[in-house]
Amino acid sequence: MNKLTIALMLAAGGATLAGCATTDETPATRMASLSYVPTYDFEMDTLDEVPTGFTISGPVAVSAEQARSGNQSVKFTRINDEENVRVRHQFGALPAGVLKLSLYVPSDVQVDTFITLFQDSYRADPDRIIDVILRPNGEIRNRQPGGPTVVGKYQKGSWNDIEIDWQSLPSNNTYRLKVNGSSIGQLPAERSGMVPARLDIKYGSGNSPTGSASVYLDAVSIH
Ligand SMILES: [Ca+2]
Repeated sequence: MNKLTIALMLAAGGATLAGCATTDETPATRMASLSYVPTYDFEMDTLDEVPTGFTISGPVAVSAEQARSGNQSVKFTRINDEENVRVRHQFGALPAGVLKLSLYVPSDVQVDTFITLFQDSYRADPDRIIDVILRPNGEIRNRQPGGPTVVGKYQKGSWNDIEIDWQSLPSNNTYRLKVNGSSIGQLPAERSGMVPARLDIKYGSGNSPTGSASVYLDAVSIH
């Protein structure tokens, strides 16, 4: 083996080590880049303020602690008893559409997280149409006409990409749920003949326990 060969091997080894060092700085749980450009990425929003395009209830604010896309997201924290913790957004009546968003649910979560689509108001009766519930035990429930039913699982302690596609709602009152790129199924909506116009994302109910770690929302798209 001549000196040139050894020098080339060392150079190649150095390059490999440099590559490894870069990889080591990346968390093992890092997800693939988003396949869409979010309508709401919260990157230009002011930290600790209400996210642009949404109304809030309870301790909800823009944060740079966690992000699915870019550096900022929306943080939900349960601090006070008897308080709802949520964001709401009116997007206008969409008989058929697709909602994409990402939620970080902490490993020690103690309460449900709800992703809900409504029609003319935010009242469960008569306007709740689609209600996806992320339970503290890692199960996903779909609120069907007969009540909430377990339909799949999500990952606690990491970001979960969630897609609610209601193209079939006008024809057969079902929607397709995808979680982290996998189809959970074509699921029945809670009510028939409805048109989604409002999004509500809620961390726990008013009477849920407080003190659980925070949930984060990022990369919201509605079309
Ligand atoms: Ca973001």
